[in-house]
Amino acid sequence: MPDPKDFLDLGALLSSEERLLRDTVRRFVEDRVLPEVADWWEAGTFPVELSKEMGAMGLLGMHLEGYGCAGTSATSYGLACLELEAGDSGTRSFVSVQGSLAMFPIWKFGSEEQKQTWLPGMAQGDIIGCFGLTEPDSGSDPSAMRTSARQDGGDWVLNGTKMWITNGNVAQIAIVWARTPEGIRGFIVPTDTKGFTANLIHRKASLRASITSELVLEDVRIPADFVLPGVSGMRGPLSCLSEARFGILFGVMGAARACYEAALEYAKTRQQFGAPIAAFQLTQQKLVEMMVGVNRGTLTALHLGRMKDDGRLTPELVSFGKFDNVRQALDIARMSRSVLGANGITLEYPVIRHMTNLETVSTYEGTNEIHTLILGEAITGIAAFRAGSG
Ligand code: TGC
Ligand code: FAD
Repeated sequence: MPDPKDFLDLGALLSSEERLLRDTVRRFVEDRVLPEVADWWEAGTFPVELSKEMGAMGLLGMHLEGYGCAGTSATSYGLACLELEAGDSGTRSFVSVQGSLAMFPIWKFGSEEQKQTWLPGMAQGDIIGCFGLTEPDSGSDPSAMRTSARQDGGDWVLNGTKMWITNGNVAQIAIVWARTPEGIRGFIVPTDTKGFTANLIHRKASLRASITSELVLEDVRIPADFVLPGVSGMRGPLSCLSEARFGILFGVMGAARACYEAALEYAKTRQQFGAPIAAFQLTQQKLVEMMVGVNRGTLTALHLGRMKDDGRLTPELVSFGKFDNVRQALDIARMSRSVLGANGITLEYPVIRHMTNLETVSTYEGTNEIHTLILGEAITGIAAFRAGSG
């Protein structure tokens, strides 16, 4: 009989090294995240001390080569994201932002000196980074950003506001994307620079075990060599998004798996009308939909992981994975919540936490609609992002 927890035997598609990494991260999540995450979530906080623990495990910037990074395959990075998000989307977000959005731009577009200065400490988790692209008036269309950088003597001076920035209040550096006369450029901004303020965003009902901030830059003056020299234009920030979206398309299958397993366990023990609710056909249908969804989404993720390792993954394929796996995970979380009845709404079970977290995951890193339009353009050749353009 197939294993209900790995129906398609997808574990057999992994190398022994990948299985070891998966199991190590799974144990870390069981030991360090799951026992406390409901409290963090309720309190609306993320324990920053996890940063150094995850750094010591090699999880930060893990798929980057050199500068103290672990240099694993992309598939291994994806598997780590999957296990972290089986704990909580906030824990995976921390790793995504640090590795894919803060370290990756320095690694890819930074000078040798910038790499030497920042990456080893970031890989260790001693220096935390955040990524400032979104603004109050430009979310899905970051090319409309207003944040500006001008040269003054030997310095750059930045002004603007960034919104919804993960890790903003706990970061030592922010990668800030700003408009310059030569196009959009990326800047490494130490968060203790005069004129830089991070304001915590309160009252979130989703991704609560994660720090989210507004960044305000008022005449923030940084030296000339704090600009990332290797890129100008939207290709810079969008390349970082491709890296983070890749982690998400794996990650959400961890949240989905946790929801499916919680529902399966619950349905076998909860009795109504003199029988376990798993004995009812309508419940079995939900459990089967969940199981098939987890297997299908994980298979998609593994396929895209292998393509990335072969150098064949394009941004459109990443959008396929982000689009389909996130909506699949949300459907699974909602089905699981219904199987748990009233217990489905308490933090005693992981399901409502995952379900509300996934609302954020479906919005950030390109909304479901934006990925639909990216895929639409890929198959029709017609861009339909702007009113009247499609
Ligand atoms: P467009 O004209 O299409 O392209 C401009 C240049 O960029 C290149 N490019 C990409 N390169 C790498 N990866 C990608 N995914 C790329 N997409 C485009 C493109 O080839 C071109 O290069 P070049 O050299 O010819 O100049 O750009 P556009 O401005 O029209 O953008 C189109 C659109 C709508 C798809 C893009 O703006 C978009 O993806 N919008 C969604 C915004 C978004 O996802 N924001 C995320 C913010 S960060 C975040 O949410 C972090 S959550 C973190 C967490 O907690 O996990
Ligand atoms: P909008 O762009 O205003 O979209 C609103 C609605 O309109 C959506 O349904 C959208 O799909 C739809 N829409 C927009 N344009 C179109 C179109 N052309 N066609 C059809 N529908 C359209 N950003 C960062 O830079 N760094 C971070 O670390 C970060 N972390 C985040 C953490 C959290 C918890 C959250 C919630 C967000 C975070 N973000 C971050 C911001 C995130 O990337 C944006 O919220 C996202 O890109 C969407 O932008 P918006 O919220 O302004 O929505």
